[in-house]
Amino acid sequence: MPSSLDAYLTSALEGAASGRPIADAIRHLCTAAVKVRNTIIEGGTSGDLGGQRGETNSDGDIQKELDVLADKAFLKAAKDSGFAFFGSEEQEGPVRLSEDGDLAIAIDPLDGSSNISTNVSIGTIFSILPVSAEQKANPDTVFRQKGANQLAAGFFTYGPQLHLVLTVGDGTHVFLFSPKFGGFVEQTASVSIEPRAKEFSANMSNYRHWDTHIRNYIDDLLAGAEGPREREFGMRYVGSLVADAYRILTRGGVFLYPGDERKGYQKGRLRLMYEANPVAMLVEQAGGAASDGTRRILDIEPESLHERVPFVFGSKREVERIARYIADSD
Ligand code: AHM
Ligand code: MG
Repeated sequence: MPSSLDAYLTSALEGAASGRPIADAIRHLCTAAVKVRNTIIEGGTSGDLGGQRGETNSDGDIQKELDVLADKAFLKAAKDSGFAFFGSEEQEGPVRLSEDGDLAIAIDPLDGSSNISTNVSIGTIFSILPVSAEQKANPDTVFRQKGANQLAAGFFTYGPQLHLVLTVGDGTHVFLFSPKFGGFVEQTASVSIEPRAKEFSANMSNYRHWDTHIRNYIDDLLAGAEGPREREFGMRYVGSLVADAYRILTRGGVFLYPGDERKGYQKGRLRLMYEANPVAMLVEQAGGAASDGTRRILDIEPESLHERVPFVFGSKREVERIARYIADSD
């Protein structure tokens, strides 16, 4: 009999009163993720989950049917589990859900929207944060706390398999949804990122827009065994953060989405509160590193729920090496 997520949550969190609401929240998020997974498998109501609804989200992105369905499913899960605040990519600002909860959730309900119609892995990324009495009185500050405060973080991947990659601060764990078992079962008890990267992950179509130090770093990887690195590097880029992060967690590598000069890309593309922070916590808990090129992601003081951040994560040595390329270019 495989070990269940439920048993893990009980042993990791339910020993202390403060851990119980977090365990309960994760169980509710799992229920929502299974619903989203079932909707994806069935193709949704219109048969085109990637169909555009003509409405835009917080950032002006056109919402797809699945973006909206996923947001509703996770909003309900957040309400049912007693979260005080819900901060979603699909909502303008923080939504207050209850007066007395002590937790907030920052969430990207549907990560990898551009891949929905192509049957490529997509996911949901979440970050669970504490809410103090002062923050309750001033909701704007709830999603302005640094990632180091996260109590738990994780993502679901809707791909060939439904995975939950989770950390509650005691390592990074992978759970697999098993319809036969009727729930999530442990697949990897403690993820450890391979320290030596063999692959990099970046949207290479942006190469011409990047600063010289990032281009120099990539050029040295591309030069392979004949270049300064004296070995070959492969490249993999799915364009769904959950899929690229999962591959790096399981077989190493480094991911880069740097900022560049273009309007709307100065801080890259990824969001600090519900993409970079949770992935950074998972990566660090697996022995890797995550930065904006130079600063540790989890130490960044956010200014707003939807702010973007240049994002580099993966094998520790490689993340440190990129920081040296940037420092050398000053
Ligand atoms: P989304 O949350 O609206 O789907 O956008 C985030 C996605 C990430 O999953 C992925 O890493 C990145 O955007 C891909 O960006 P690009 O298409 O510019 O390569
Ligand atoms: Mg996303």
